[in-house]
Parts: sequence; structure tokens; C-alpha cells
Amino acid sequence: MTNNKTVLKWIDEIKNLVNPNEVVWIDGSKEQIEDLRKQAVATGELFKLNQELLPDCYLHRTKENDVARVEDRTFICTTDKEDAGPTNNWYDPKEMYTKLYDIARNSYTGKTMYIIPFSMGPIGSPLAKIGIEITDSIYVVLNMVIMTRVDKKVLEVLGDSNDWVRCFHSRCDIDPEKRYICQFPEDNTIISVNSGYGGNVLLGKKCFALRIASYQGWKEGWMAEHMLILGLENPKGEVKYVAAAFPSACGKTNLAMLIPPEYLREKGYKIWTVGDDISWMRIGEDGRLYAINPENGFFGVAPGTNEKSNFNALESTKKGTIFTNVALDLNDNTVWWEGLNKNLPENALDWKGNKWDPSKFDKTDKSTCAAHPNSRFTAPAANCPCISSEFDKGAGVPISAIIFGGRRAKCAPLVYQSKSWENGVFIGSAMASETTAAAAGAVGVVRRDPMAMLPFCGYHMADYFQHWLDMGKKLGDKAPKIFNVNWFRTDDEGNFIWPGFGDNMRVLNWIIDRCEGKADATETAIGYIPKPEDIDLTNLDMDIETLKDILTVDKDVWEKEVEEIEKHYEKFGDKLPAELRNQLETLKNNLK
Ligand code: OXD
Ligand code: MN
Repeated sequence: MTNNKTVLKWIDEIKNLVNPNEVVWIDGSKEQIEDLRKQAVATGELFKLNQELLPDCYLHRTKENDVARVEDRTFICTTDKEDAGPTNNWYDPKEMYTKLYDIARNSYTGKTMYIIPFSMGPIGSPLAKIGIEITDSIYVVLNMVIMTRVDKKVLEVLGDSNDWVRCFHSRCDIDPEKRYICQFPEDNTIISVNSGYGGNVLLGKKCFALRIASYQGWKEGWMAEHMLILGLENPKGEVKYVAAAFPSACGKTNLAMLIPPEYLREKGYKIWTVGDDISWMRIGEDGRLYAINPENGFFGVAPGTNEKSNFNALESTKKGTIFTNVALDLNDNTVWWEGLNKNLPENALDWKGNKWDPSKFDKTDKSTCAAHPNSRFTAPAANCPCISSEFDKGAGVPISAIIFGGRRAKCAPLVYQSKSWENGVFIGSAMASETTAAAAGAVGVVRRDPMAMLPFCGYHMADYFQHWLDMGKKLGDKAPKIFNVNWFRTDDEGNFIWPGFGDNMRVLNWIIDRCEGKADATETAIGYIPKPEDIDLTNLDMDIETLKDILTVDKDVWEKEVEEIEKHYEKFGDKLPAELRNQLETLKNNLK
């Protein structure tokens, strides 16, 4: 497949280590994929779903101990511990290589070693990067073929270059005690052992496109962010692009695929999806920031996805999709999950493959769920009805606005604009979300998640903040405007006040108007908030007083917030950029 010496040397090294029975290069061809699907069905690794209703769709079940990303077993292995920073687990690279090679030694005995050359981003795009994943799992191969670009051309584009990321995965014994997800940013290397769950083994995604790529971006002057990218088309046919970062469980995929309210659709407003999870951004020749989605599919959470919450995501899963840990409806061999519809299947297997008893289903008790709460679909982006025409183009889309957000019951207003790029970086660095019942642990606990990158930043987070500040200097007045949104303000009974979902379009329109200098705003201590009359409430069951309410900045709440941010910043010590400390001081004074 290639004469690239750096590739051949690494493959030889891994092959000698794991001792496979056979080696297969993956070229992404239809015949090869079909053949692998057949093999996986024969061994039970995949279950073939109803091919009339769900053509080319399959179901996979992971081990019960292997259903989510494992942040406590995820390591950044840099020579100097300081380079990983206070928010990452660190391990000495030499020691970690020894440990992992000991675990993986001979682990492919009797098995096939699959070699997957893939491109993150359109093949050949100046914003794309190449990786090669070695795995012993057909499930991984078939998911990588959906999530990345796997094609013979990848190796042609790579040529003799050494600029590619080494991704080695071995299932070993799926032993949670020996599970490690390790990034070696200095070597462009990722090693994942003892897991078969997507987020830990589809190494192009979080491991490469965020952890390794964020480090590469820092060294090379670009940005790898945990952001969706969408295009907002106005009735004149002009499309403006925004990138948005939210912690998990804040509706990123829903916002990326939003369907505007009917009256706006009738006027000609549309949303186009470029990406739902990751954004790679570089400064273009015209000095603006251009973004690509390095992925080629959606690895979305199934529960809660339905025709109303996210029609476009659901449509995306109707062909060529791999479902993981959802329920199997035995009546027609289709899939089901909590929140798909109200028809609990009478004759179904739960995500563990056991007979499911719908009469015992209790929404508040996860153990009675048919689908695992973190069950997933891996769906080709090309299936998405609102996929952007720019999605496959390598040039990237110019970003007008960057949006941060989180779940805050009382704190952040519905939307506000930062006073400057630096102030926007401050807002991102202090980003936080309150835990929901969907996650383990207490509800309502504030978790700081700077730029939604806490589990994904491949280096010292204070250096990452500085990198953001430096990018702003380079961008100057061409920098995207930075905003913060909060769809989750609640009333005294704990009910959400803002309707969210498609109605978030009303807020996006204000954001774009601000970028174009078309909307006014009121300056507050934290930033610019909309004039209430500038958020369009047409056909919405909300009066302007309620809107005013969710646009308020509560001084007492924010004084507490400042104290919390101060504590959060303590972690970074002297390394915290002085600019951010100044921003915090300014906010404190503004609140007085
Ligand atoms: C994801 C996450 O799976 O952010 O995308 O957790
Ligand atoms: Mn994500």
C-alpha cells in the first residue's frame, strides 16, 4: 500500500509486538466493507438489522464494563510533567510505553491486524491531517470508515511525509483494570488498550482530533476545538458560519442540526450543518479564521434523539449506521431507545442482550432502561438532510462568531457578547455547566469545563489559554466575535424558561446581527446583552417581561461566580496568563 519508511517501520514494530495471524490493509472499498460486515455478523460482533427499514445498519453491544470514555484512565504522556498541566493525568512516556507494550504483547495472537489509513478532514485539504490506526476489531474498522475518510488516496497524499499520527488499539481482555487511553503528543502517537467502546477506540476522534491535534495546533499556530460548526442562511441566501463549544449533555448535536421555527423557515432561513463535535480552525489568506470538521460522521448519543428533538440526526441514522448499546425491537429487528417515541417495545432485548420488560421501566432508574444512557449511533454525515455543501470542501468555512455555553440555572443570561476577544477567552476559560440527572453524582454541581476542552486538551491548559490569546492577536479585527449562551435558565419551580431547540435560532439571528453591526445591545458588567425587543418572539408563547428576566445579570449570583472563578484559576498558579487575571479583576470591579 505504501513505501513510506516511517509508516512501514511503525507497522513492523507493532506487528512484532502483537503477533497477529494475518495483516489486512483497509482501503475503504465497498467490497472490503461488505466482507468485514459479513465476518462480524458471523462471529456475533455485529447484528444485522432490518435491511428494508434500516439498510446497511447494524447493532453492536459492548461489554457491560466498557460503555463510556474513561477520563481517569486517560493520560497525556509528555517528557516534562508540567507540559500536561494540572487538568490532565500524566505519565512518563518511557514508562508508559513499557507498560502498554507489556499489556499488548502477543495480544493479536490468532487474530487479524487491521491497518486503517485515514484522513481527518477532506483528503488533501490544507487543513486536514492523516492518521493510521491499527486495530484487532472489525467494529473499529467499520466505525472508522464512517467517522473518518478511509480511502486509498490517503497514503498517496501522505507520500513520504512523517506528518501522520500513529494510532494503536488492542482490545486485549477488555479488562477495566488494565484499560489505558494514552496520548504521546511529542511522538504523534496514541495507544488504547483493553476497551472496545467508541470514544476510547475510534482514535481519530477525541484522542487525535482533540488531544493530539490541540497540541499540534499549539505548536503549529492553529486550533483544534470541541465545537460544532453551523451555517446560518438568511433569506438573501447569504450564509454566515458559527462555531460553538458546549460541555457534554448541553445539546451540541441538536444545535448543529437545528430546524428554524416555521415562520423563519417560510421567510427563507436555513441552518446547514458542517460539524457536530469538532472544529479545526486556521487563519486563511484573507486573515479570517477558517474551520473544517475533521470528521466524516456523527457519533451521537441515541437516547433523547427523536423526530422533534433532532429530526436531522434521526434521519442520518436510517442507513449505513452502526448502533451501539441500544435496544433491539425483536418484532421487526429495528432499534429503540428511551425518548425515541412513546411506544415502548413489548418484545425487545435491552442493551445487554437480555429480554426487556417494559412494565418495569422507570424513567428515573437507569437500570430499567432498554438502551444504555450513553448508547450511540455512528452515522455517515452524508446522510444528514441539512449537511452543508461546504462539508466536503477542504477550504473550510469563515467563522463569524464563536459561541460558548453551558447549563446554568441562574447565572448566565440567555445570550451575551464578550467585550473583546480577550474578554471572550476569559468567558471560555471560566465556562461551566451544572450536572444533570443524566450523569452520575449529585445534581446541580457546577463543573468548570474551559472551552468544553477539560477532558480533551492535550497540554497545559494555561498554555492553551495563552494560545487562544495569541490567536486573537494574529486575527486582530478579523477575529470572530465571541458570545455566551445559556438555554437552561430555570424558574422558581425548576422549569426551563427558554423553549430551546429550534427556537434557539432566534438567538443565533441576534448573534449574526451583532457580527454585522445590525443590532444594538446594552453594556453590562459581564458583556453586551440584547435589547429585549431585538430577540424576535414571533409565534412564541413568551412575553417580553419573561425574556427580560432571562436576560438579567444578577449581581449577587455573579459575585459568587467571581469567587468560584478565582478558585478555578488557582489550579493554574503563575502560569495563568496575566490577561485573564486582569479580566477577572475588571469583572469584579464592574460588579461593584
Ligand atoms: C462526546 C463527548 O462523546 O463530548 O462527544 O463526550
Ligand atoms: Mn464531544
